Amino acid sequence: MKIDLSTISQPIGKYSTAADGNLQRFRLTKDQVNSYRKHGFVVGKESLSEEFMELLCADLDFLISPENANNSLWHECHLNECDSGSDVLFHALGAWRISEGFHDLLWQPAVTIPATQLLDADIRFWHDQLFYKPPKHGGGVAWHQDYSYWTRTSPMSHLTCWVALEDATIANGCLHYVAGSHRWQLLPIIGLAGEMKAIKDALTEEQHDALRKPHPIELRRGQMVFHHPLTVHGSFQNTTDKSRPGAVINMLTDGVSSNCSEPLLTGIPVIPVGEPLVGQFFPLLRRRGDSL
Ligand SMILES: O=C(O)CCC(=O)C(=O)O
Repeated sequence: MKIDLSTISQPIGKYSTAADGNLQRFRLTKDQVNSYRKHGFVVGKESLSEEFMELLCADLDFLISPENANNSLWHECHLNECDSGSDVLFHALGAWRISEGFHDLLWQPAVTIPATQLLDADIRFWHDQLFYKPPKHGGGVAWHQDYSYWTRTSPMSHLTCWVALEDATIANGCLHYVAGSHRWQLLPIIGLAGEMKAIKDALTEEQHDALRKPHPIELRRGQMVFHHPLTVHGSFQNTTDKSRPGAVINMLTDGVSSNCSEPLLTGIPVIPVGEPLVGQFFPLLRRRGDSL
């Protein structure tokens, strides 16, 4: 696992397309798209195949191993100590550059076909993330909006896909969403590993009330959920004796540009302000008009 797989701007392996060639089945229904527009999140229609999950999970063990922590292909790799004391959260960006499985995950039709529908556009990769909560002392992720971390790219036309690498349950710290919060104002950055409710000072009373009634999203291994860049989400601790791994694919509409004279991700060249995100690190994943 030495070569930088970001040099390959297309799927590498045999699990990259639907084995039976039936791509229609990955399309979200009208009701699902409407539900996303109303609530700011939607669970995908199709899961990843068990063969593909086995490939991902075999690579996951290496990715999160201490010997891989200093791999220069990571844009970021943190073992966050959480506010709750002994809890920790592994969080890293760049798995697609290291693992063939995580590379090809970006082009899975279960991910890209719903993404073209929800963004109603040609879609590019922005970056990936791994969130791994170890057994018993897996830390939570504080309430946040993704776009608070992404204002260095604009306009806001982004989408997140969170993939369950094992069953995600309330007990092991599945994602929770605040329905309708994609219509809230942009909130400040508060730190993912900080106190769960650190965001509350930035909220109106009504928003604070909504935060008390979040929607837990329990998923089976291989299922995924999509959310809007302003949807407030977070997750609680993993209290079970199994880990809770999740892979995240962050995407954007083709044409979204840099707002920033620094590298957009650690270790990549600067994209000048006003220039679109294209090239090695931001491959095109799917065109809206691609045939099904
Ligand atoms: O995996 C988690 O618990 C948190 C994921 C998350 O915050 C995100 O996808 O933005």
